[in-house]
Amino acid sequence: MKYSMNLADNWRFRQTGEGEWLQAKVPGCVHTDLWANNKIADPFYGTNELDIQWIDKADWEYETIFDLTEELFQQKNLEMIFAGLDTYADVYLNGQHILSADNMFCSWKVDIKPYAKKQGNQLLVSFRSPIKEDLPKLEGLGYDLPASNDHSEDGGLGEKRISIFARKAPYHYGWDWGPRFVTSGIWKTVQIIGWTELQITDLFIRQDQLTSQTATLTAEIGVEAEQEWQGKLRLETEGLILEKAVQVQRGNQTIELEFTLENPKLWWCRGLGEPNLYQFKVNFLQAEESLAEKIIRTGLRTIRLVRKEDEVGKSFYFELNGVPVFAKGANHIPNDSFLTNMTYERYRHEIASAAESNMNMLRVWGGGIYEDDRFYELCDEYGIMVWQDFMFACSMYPGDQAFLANVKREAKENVKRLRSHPSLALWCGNNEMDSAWAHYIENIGWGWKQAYSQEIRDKIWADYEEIFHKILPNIVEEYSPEIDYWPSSPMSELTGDERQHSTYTSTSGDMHYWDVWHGSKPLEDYKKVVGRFMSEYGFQSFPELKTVRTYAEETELELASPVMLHHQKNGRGNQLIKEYMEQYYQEPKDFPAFLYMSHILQADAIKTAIEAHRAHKPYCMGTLYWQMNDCWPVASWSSMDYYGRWKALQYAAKNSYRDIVIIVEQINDQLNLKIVSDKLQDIKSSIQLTLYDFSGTELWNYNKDVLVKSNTVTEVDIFEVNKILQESNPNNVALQATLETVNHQLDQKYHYFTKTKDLFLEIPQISIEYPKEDDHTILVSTNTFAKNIWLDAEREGIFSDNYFDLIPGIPKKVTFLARDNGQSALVLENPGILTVQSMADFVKRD
Ligand code: BMA
Repeated sequence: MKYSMNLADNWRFRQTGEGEWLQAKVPGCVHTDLWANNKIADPFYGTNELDIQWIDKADWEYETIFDLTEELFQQKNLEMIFAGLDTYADVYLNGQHILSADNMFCSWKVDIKPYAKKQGNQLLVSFRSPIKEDLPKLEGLGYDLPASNDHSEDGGLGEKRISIFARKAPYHYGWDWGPRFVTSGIWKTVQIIGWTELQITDLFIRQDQLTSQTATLTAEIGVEAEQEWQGKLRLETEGLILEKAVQVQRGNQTIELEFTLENPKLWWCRGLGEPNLYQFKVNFLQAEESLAEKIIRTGLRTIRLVRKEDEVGKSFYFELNGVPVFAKGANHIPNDSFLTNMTYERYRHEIASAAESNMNMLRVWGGGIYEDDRFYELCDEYGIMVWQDFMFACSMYPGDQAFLANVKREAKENVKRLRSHPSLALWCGNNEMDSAWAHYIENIGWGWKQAYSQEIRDKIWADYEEIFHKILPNIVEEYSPEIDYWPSSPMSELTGDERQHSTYTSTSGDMHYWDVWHGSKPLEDYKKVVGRFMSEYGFQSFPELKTVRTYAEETELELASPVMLHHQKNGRGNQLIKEYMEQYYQEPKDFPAFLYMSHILQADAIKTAIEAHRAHKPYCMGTLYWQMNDCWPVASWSSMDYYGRWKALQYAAKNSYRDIVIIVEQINDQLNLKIVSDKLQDIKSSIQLTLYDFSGTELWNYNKDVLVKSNTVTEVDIFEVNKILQESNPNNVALQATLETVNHQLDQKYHYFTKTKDLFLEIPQISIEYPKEDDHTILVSTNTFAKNIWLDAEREGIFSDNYFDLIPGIPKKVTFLARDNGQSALVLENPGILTVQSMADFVKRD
């Protein structure tokens, strides 16, 4: 039997050796504990971030006193397991040093049998300042390593960027959307476990072969025994019980048990089928009494990254259970600067939002953390595939033996922890390091390599290759062989020559496209640069007013106020938003209007990109915009703000990621009508185009029956723009495209023949009705054309659609899903008081 207890209570903390002990939360961190004790103000508010940079230069200690239960104390083996220590920690039990930790991403298991007492155990965890710890390493190295997003100046360290030395979440040191809070603390659980005969240390269900008829599987069971042991091993899963006599040796070993499942229910991503899951239970039995048990939940599927030569280059797509999948989703960053503030409900809101937005993939980006188990469990349940980076981003890292050993330990542990999740689709070495360094082409990259002598350059690249071309792929091969490994995102090839680095003309590999935004290129350029797999591109916006007001006072509500500038971490960010806005939209009348307009701008930008990517299927087979979420309230590229509030972009993504979408593409005087389908069956449908003027009069009409072909692009028709417009003024018309089957609408789109800026928008009267009392339908109608109607609910939640355009005489039905803490993430409800506005309400009028 295994006995366990959680050490979650009676913790206190203080600056090491100084001052009063204060109450602490475990799991938690120094910043949040200081805040809870009113020793610092809300770190996210105003410019408070800058005032609390002293915290990371101090050492901190945490202490608790605990008793062991009689049962636990009697066990032959007693282990203390730290699921996560952030980061440089020494642990003492009853005055005895039992552990030194130096990697936030690892767990630590210590034998405490020799030091544990039944009562009054004193546990002390002492954290050394990550800053003081790592500054000498910079001295020792003798040269700086690039770390583009490390906000060392904000931390009072000048040019000394030391984030690369710590195996600690890179974004803690600041990012171009994140504050600098270099935390310390016990950030995951502390447990004591006791066992006497044997314990199961690991359970992995290896998928040897999988067809729709049979799954040939092997359970790999890690077991540790106190002494040689004989007994029975039992494995149970849906409709199957297997038993086998086993002999277990003293110490650690892996026992394998092969078995088959007939007619397995495969795991599918959202859009392609059900995300079926299986539970496997393993027991070691002595005379029918269980001595050790472990349960795991996983799914059965094959997934591979297909990189196959073709006429133009090499494909880059995921094949799930033999089906090529167009990946639709976003990049995920940690949801909080203070990770222990995360709750199950917040994780669920994010993943439910992804599924609700018709996504099938999230990329866990390399500047954050290997996510919490809850994140992956939710992705398994909601059918969201995970592109998993290792935690290295936008920097070059050291290559000394101690660092490499630490990386190995971290990689092995996290690969083993995450490999059982059916959502796991890819292991990727790092974010943007291959392209930033660009070893094989002198004049590309981020200008890093040019700062070094040839000798140091070669050394830095050799260190890079050691980790990303040797250590990590070897670990993936050994522990997670079913999943492919890709050394860096983006990358074009694995050739070890100039073809390796991704550029905007690459016809293989994945691509990060930033010429729109960082490169100030017009939004239309999203249509010009389409790679095989668009793993990053993005466009910023502000959060909505409610969110801005959590960090700024009424008087600070202007772009140039110190607080607003502080909550914009991309130096050129505000300027870029303004420049793009001037190009495409009328001037907003005030600050709230500016926030609204920034949402529309961002949504229109990313919609343009997504549709261009999807229209290039199967040349392009994936699109993940930057970025899904935020770690604090800030202006950023996110589609959902820190509080989980959907920006206009989240709704645009939902619409553009539908399994079947209409694409209306205007190239000069020609209009191309296409339909992109990710469905696996052909669908009979009809498409209708109607040109309306802004009073709702029909000016032109087109109808056609279309067979929407499965998993491809169907070209429907090509039109001359002037044949559609004829005499009408392009500033005063909207072209509505509707795709329907006999019984339901598949998609609806609006196309305009001019920039939004030039549309004649009158202030509409928008009315809201609740036609039936019980079904929560909201009916929105307008008396004149309304652009981007924003429904703002009193309650927290999302609408079925929002920021939509509306033609007079054609009311739109929407529903509201309230964010819920109960059984479901989102529940059909009444939105409470509704505020309804549209673009005409926000533009400046003379
Ligand atoms: C990409 C990301 C992040 C960054 C974003 C916006 O390159 O990988 O490093 O936050 O761009 O600049």
